[in-house]
Amino acid sequence: MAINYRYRHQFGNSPEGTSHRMSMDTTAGWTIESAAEVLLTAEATRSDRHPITDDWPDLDLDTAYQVQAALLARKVAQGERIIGVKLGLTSRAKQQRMGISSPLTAWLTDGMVLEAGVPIPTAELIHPRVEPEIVFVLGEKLQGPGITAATAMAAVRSVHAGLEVIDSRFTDFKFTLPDVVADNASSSRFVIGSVAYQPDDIDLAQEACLLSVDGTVVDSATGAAVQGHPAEALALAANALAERGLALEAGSIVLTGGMTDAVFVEPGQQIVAEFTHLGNVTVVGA
Ligand code: OOG
Ligand code: MG
Repeated sequence: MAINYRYRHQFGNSPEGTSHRMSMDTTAGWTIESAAEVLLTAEATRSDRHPITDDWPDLDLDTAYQVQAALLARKVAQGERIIGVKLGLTSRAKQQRMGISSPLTAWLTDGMVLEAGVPIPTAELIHPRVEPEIVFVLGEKLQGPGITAATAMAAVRSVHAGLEVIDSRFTDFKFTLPDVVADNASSSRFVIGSVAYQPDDIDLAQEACLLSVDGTVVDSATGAAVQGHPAEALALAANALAERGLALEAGSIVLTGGMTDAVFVEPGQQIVAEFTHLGNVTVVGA
């Protein structure tokens, strides 16, 4: 799959860049930069922690998105490339499990790509969980505001099945909305299925998925679980990013959000998402 990578400019001096942050002193010495650092350290050392909002109760959503941007800027500085966007908490199943009713956006990097057949490196992760998602690859740039599901779908080049591996840096996946935004929406890894559909050739609201663990079906959903239609989630992402002066670049991969609750993956387990048209996606815990 040919993907364009054109996000680098967004993490320099752009609206969410690092240059304006140093003056933002916060509760008990917390800053945007220190929060980003704490989360990256938790990821690198595989150690979960209590929510940042326990120590920094004033952390609001705007500031949390700045923490997220600072965290991504550090990943980019370490050589990762931004390759797309993920939505989180777009289905009722996810919202109910996490106790948060508001969708959010976060970023995908090339370091998160799990090639087909490569096991999930569970020993490098804290408490990985897997969730099935409908994935878009954009043929054109998509910039809000005012994007509708129809205009969003017109920018889509191909539709795929996917499995996302999430790995919250917070103990027991317990967090508030600003915490999970700051944590880049628990992002860890993702795998995209090899079947590609043109957007006009598939009814994504009706597209069904069976999620199984070691051959036992544990959950199921259709695309309608994601904001009524995954294109609504894509439009939501474009419009939300526009509020922060950002756009979805051509070539972006967009994970539209878990259709079902996520399942924990243990070493040796096999998790399969079986879609009606988009094929099967399989991951195995290493
Ligand atoms: C937050 C990440 C949510 C999704 O698809 O809803 C997400 C979490 O559940 O830890 O990736
Ligand atoms: Mg997800």
